[in-house]
Parts: sequence; structure tokens; C-alpha cells
Amino acid sequence: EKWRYAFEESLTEVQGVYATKFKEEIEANSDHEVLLFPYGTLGESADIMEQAQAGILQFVDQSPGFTGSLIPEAQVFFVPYLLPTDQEHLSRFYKNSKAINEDFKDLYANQGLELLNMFPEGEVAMTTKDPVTGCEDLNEVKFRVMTNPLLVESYKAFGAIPTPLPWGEVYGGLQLNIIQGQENPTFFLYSTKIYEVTDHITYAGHNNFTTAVMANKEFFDGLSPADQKVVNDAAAAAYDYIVSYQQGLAEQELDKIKKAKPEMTVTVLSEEQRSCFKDAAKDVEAKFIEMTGDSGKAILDQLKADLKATM
Ligand code: 6CS
Repeated sequence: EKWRYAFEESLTEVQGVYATKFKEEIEANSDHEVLLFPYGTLGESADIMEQAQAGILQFVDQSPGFTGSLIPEAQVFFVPYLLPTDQEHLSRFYKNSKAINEDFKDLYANQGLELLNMFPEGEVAMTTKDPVTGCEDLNEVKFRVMTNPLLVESYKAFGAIPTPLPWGEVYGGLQLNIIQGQENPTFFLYSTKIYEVTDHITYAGHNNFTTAVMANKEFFDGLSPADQKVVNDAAAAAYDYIVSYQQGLAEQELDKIKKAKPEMTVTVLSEEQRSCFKDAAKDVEAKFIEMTGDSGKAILDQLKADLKATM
């Protein structure tokens, strides 16, 4: 049988490397074949999620940045400074978190999706046309965010004018000055050449990019226990692989950006420069609870407990 798997990045970007490993594992351990559909081949993130829910795709990678309207609790990943930037801590966290592996698993199941993994894609950096040394520099900046209501609230709280857009409109939007900033992990800033249309990279340590891989639940539930094990084992192997693949990746890709564009500035904000982003985080957390009620509060508390337990 041929299984179809779509993701939001190219084959050589992090989601594609994960998907390739997943495919190799499935094919080595079963008679099934996995067909990979990289970003753009079947549409934007929202399109591939619809196709996965409809059962046209068996597997999909959609980041919580796009899942906020479907599963409001998934917006928790956009409470600033909730997640650490330490990749080793993150690697233990996603793997062992009860919030992810039990609570979110149930929430995705309610939407017809079997959550296989969430994994980190690296610290998010802002890239902008003008330098950013604090919130005041984001004033009047139209800042592109993924289509996630809480991320909109975050950038409002940071002082910017948040502009939610699908990925496909970001490069052109920066080129035409419709937007003046966006955020993404370092590897993605290089691979998508976003450095060509922005001049400053700023690290505020406010978030790590989280993504999620799932299967259509009806499809998954219909598999034999042996095939379900093949899928879960492939996801576990791909998780370990992608975590080790990313060791040192951000630094390497940042070097490539500096080579490609020596005039690009790279700034890591000091504690003092971060203070207004950190202050804003409290309001964003309150907003999250306002938006998601008891269920959101419970998952936020669980996530905090899981982060502590995996320190
Ligand atoms: O910003 C975005 O929309 C994209 N960023 C990453 C790192 N992956 C896919 C997503 O579409």
C-alpha cells in the first residue's frame, strides 16, 4: 500500500529530513511505501491539514502556528518564554511530556488526527528591515506571523502590527515592503533566502519553533497492531534522528547567511533589552487562558510541570 505524507517545508529542510527518515523506517520494516509531498506540491499548510483530515493524505506535518483555529489549546506554544531555547532540554521535553503525549494526543484525536510526534525546529529569530534592540523598534512594523490568534496577540503585546499570512506570501511581502519583519528558526532563514529581503537578525529567546506530525486517525485505527507499531517506531526513530541532525545546525546556517550577505547584522538581545518582551509574555499568557478557558489552563500547567520534570 502507498501512504501519502505532506509537510510544510522542502525535502532538505528539517521537516523534510524527518519525513525522509520516517519513510525509510516504514519501508525497511513493512511492505508499505511512503510518498512524500514537500511544501508547495499540495498547497499551503492549511490545505494539507484539510487533506489529512479528509483522508486524502495518511500523514501530515502541520505546525501549531497554523493549528490554532482547529485546536485552540495548540496556541500554548506561542506563550513567549514558555519554552527554553536549550535544545537538549527541549529534546527530552517533547519526548516525555504528558501534555504532548497524552493531553494533546486527545485534542488532536477529537479532530480526527492521531498525533505521532511534536518536535523542535530551533530557536526563532526575528528578521527585519530595521534593527531591533527592544520592543520600541517594532512600533509601526508590520510583522508577519503564522495564522495563529495568540501569535497575533504576542506581536501586538511586543508593540508591532501583526500580519498573519501563509508562508507563500512572506518573501514577496517583504520584497514589496507590505511587511517589514517575520520570525523563523535560523536554518529556515538561510534555506528560504529570507536574508535577501531583510537586513537584521535578532534573537530575543522568546520561542522555539514547534512542529507536529500526525496521521489520519481513521486510517491509523484501521491498521493492524503490527502496522501501528511500525508507524509508532518509525516516528520514534525519526524523532531521535531529527534531534541529533539539528545539533549545531543553527550556528552552521547562520554562518552561511553571514557569508551570503556580510552586511546582515546579527544581534542577541541582552537581558535588559529582552525585558519588555518578557513583560509582554505575562499578558499573552493571560490572553491564552482567556481564549481557551479551563482546558487551556490545565494544559499550560501540565506543560510547565513537564518542562520542570525534564530539566
Ligand atoms: O513560517 C512558516 O510559515 C514556516 N516556518 C517553518 C520553520 N516551517 C514551515 C512553516 O510554514
